[in-house]
Amino acid sequence: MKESANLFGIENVLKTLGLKAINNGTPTGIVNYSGNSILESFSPVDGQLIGSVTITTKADFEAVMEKATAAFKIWRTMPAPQRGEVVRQFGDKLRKKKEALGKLVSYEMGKSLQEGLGEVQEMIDICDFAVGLSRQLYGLTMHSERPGHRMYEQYHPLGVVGIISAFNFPVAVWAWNTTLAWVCGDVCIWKPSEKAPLCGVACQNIISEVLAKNKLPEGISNLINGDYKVGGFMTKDNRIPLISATGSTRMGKIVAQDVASRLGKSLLELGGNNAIIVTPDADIKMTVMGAVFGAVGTAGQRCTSTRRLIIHEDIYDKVKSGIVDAYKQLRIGNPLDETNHVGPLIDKDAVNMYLNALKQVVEEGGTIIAKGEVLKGKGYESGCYVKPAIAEAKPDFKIVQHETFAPILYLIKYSGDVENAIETQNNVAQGLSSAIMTNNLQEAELFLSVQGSDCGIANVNIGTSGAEIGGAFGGEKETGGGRESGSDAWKVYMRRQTNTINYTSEVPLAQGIKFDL
Ligand code: UN1
Repeated sequence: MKESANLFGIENVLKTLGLKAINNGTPTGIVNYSGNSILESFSPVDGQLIGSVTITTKADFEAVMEKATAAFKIWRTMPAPQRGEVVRQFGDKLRKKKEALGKLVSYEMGKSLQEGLGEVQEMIDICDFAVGLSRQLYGLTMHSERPGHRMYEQYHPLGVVGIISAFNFPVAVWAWNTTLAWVCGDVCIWKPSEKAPLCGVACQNIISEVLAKNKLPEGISNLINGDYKVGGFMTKDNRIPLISATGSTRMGKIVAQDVASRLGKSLLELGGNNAIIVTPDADIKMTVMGAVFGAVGTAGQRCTSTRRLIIHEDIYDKVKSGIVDAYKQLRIGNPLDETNHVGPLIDKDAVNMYLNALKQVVEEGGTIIAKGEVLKGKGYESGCYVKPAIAEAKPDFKIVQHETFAPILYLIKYSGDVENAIETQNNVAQGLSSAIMTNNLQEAELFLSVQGSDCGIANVNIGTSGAEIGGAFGGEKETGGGRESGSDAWKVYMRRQTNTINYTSEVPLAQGIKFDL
């Protein structure tokens, strides 16, 4: 193992999380299914091979499916508050392993340690939420129109839920889905991103311990590994009533078609092209803070990352110089070193997409005002470290309309009323997150009104990223329309049943229909 990783105790991290230690770069073969093909996980931090997993074959998948289906029969009959108790124990274990798991997230996908720890905190928070929820899976009762009849609705679990998650939130997004699905009585099969498979194994190890301690079947939580082909086992399988998928719009369209063609349900959380509107009444300091974290946090690889700043012409120069100055303070380097703000991109493909986007924005007539480049030299050997860039652009540039998963921020000038800025902000294919920076109540309320932002998330005086778990998370248009995490997002993991009970000895029909024999 390279010095850089050892320096931050990665060997101990792997041990704590039950991942076999690396032996001279030999694949560790952590998940032992029958397949011979392996998936290797290289850290973008130092380019080092961390470990590998076996790719799930169709035969392995069948075995997993069998285990999951059998586990569901047991799990569904356990009272929801008891399922909540299992999730509570999972949350407790996460608290103990927060440091180790946070470090693994940081090392395997490259986000700063602070954000890695924050991601595990998000898991802990959703566990707490799910525990409470396990006593609140409420249905409504209705007044029947017929005498001596009672009507109510209740929620039952769906069965086996398939979860496909992305590399950028390799543990939290799974937890949003799985903990809610578990308290609802579902069992889950998870395919983590092929770019962060070890985070998946670590989480599976933690929940497996909890299940074993409670003498519950391990099929309540299942892990499969591989790329989209392995995901396809799930999306095409009509034994899986719900697929929750997070990732690109391109991927989401394929998943949606597969699932719809068998009339399954899908919950999609796809691309964003998130903007912050900065009006003349904005607090500039707050704007700079919110925009810089939004644009460079997770190296611009959150689906909620700030990609566009739509700034009023009267304050444009002030905001621009504030942001450019802030970018000069950014320290880019090993994300495990807490003095750094920005870690690497996930891989070289991501670096190429970043470079292409910078080229394209210039070709379309944009001006680069904070130069982007791939960093070279000591500490940057993985080739995945890039400088966050800023370009002045027009909102209708093709590249500005496109989600590039990299730290590139486009500055767009608007004039006139806030309505113009709102129109620009909405005029993209995606609809995940949005924000307005203003101390003007009328502007803020208009932004939140029906004439305002068309996104699933609309914030005032905070950035576009960093949502709390308590709210429903997701977006409109090409973002896919799904809602995960808080509020009443749990309902998607259950099937609703309406029950009418007649406690008389008559059989009256609804709508007063007479049918006398
Ligand atoms: C994602 O990028 O897929 O709101 C999820 C946020 C995080 C979750 C992002 N809580 O930025």
